[in-house]
Amino acid sequence: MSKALASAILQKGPPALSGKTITYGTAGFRANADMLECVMFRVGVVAALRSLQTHKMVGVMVTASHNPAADNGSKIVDQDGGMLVHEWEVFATRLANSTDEADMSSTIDSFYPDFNSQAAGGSATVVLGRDTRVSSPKLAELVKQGILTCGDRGGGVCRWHDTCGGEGAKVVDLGIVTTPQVHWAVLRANQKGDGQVPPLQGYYEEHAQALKVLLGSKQTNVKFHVDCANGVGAKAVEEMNKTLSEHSIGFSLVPFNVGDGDPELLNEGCGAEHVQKSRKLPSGVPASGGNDKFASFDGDADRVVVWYKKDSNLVLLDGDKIAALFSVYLCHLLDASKLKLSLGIVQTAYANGSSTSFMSSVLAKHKENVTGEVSCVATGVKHLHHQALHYDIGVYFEANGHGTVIFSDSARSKIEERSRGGDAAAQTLHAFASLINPAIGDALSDLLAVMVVLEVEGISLEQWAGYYEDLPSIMTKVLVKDRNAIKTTKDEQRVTEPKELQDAVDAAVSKVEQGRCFVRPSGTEDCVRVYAEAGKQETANKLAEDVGTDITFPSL
Ligand code: 16G
Ligand code: ZN
Repeated sequence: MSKALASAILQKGPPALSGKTITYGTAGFRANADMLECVMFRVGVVAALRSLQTHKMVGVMVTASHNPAADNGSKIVDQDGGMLVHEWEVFATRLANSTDEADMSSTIDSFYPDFNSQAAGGSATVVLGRDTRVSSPKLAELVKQGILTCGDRGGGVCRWHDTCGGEGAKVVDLGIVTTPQVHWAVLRANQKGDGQVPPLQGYYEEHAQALKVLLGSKQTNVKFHVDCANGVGAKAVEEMNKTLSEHSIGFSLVPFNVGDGDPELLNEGCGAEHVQKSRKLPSGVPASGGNDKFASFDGDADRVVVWYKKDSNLVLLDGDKIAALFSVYLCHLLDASKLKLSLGIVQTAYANGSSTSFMSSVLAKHKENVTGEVSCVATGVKHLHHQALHYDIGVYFEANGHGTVIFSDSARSKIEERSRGGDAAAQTLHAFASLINPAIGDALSDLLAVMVVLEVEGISLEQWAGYYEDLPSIMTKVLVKDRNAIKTTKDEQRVTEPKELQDAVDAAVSKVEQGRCFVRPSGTEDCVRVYAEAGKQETANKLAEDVGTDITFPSL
């Protein structure tokens, strides 16, 4: 049957990529939208096959996140609501680039040896979402065609189920949604296991219910202006506002950069990526009073950073600061409940050195009741999520604002049991676990969690900003012939090849007070990234510049 499927992919799908290759990278496939027609069709096939294999729903989100409007891409959501397992990323890459039937069919057989037996009588369901890009409806349609090709009964070609009456492959199209909403829908659908995808209203309701518990009888009137990067966040923010007001919760999210008008404006001079990288105000900031609070989402609303204006500057509360806020809050709750749970804080090498020291000191302060550690993993949410699974409670955030808090099943049951006994701290922990997206970083969930923690703990943005002061830092990129010639340790803090490069970095760092610097090949762009941090901004800049020059070795 893999042969019949391969032949259908080639016959029914758009022409194969020629002269170019594409890789399922850190966050799925991403490229200029013109290059993606065949890729998207095949993403549909891969998703359908994954659903067939796991007997669960999976998802596909058509988006290129914070990339420019002309790009697009896709992320496959695995059956547990998280990101696709690594082996299937490799499969997706192989299938997307395959040009002939024999290769395609043997690729299917080698990555999914049970395909032929499972296809008979099997069925698949894929939850599909897309962002607001101009190219997204067409590309989502191609994903759909790819999925349906797997379950096609017509044309005399038996692919899955001609004799067995299976249902083939189905699509549940959510239309324009945020990336985390696709993750949520897949997770909840598989938890219920009745073959139905719950309506998205459930997403908003879950948040509202959790907020009610967390706020208790506290009357609130909190407003955040939300920069939606001219992307999907705007719609979700509006829906959330409606649900919050139906429940008389005094939180209001006032969206700006909502994407009406020019589609080219997506992520342009606005959104989380712009604010976090440039530390400059985004475009479209509404005229507001001095004490206004702001947040910026990225184009598909899986990242958030918080900020406020001081004079005409922007004070940034990035992913590290959000992790710090949640960690302090969780430590207090764990102290109060005496639940003896482990708390892991997971960062990447981009986490500011001051944040790492701060987190370690918080954990040290609470060591009587909390076993904790701060760990550093490679860039990309899947690495952070994976590491966070090692703890009862895992707080993971990238400095760029992508992250969440996850609770293990055993932690959930301990918390639930204690909260049934009436323990207030456990009840709060339980509600916090229900508020925050358990599957993936979610700008909207994270922002609501930030708002509620600030509110119930009585912390101002200025106090939160004062948790620690960031060391001055800079990130630059260097273009090289082959970025893959640079290999790093698992946590990306050190280069292992070429060895001379790490020696040069060490030599440059040793001259600098509070200096730290690392070099890694980008997972999303054809470049090498350099991050430097030091006691002073000029020194950090000089460190990055010196190391940048070292990278342009003749061998690279
Ligand atoms: C992707 C990742 C993001 C990471 C970034 C690094 C996901 C969903 N997204 O956007 O987490 O920070 O890549 O890009 O994992 P780089 O490898 O080009 O520096
Ligand atoms: Zn994103």
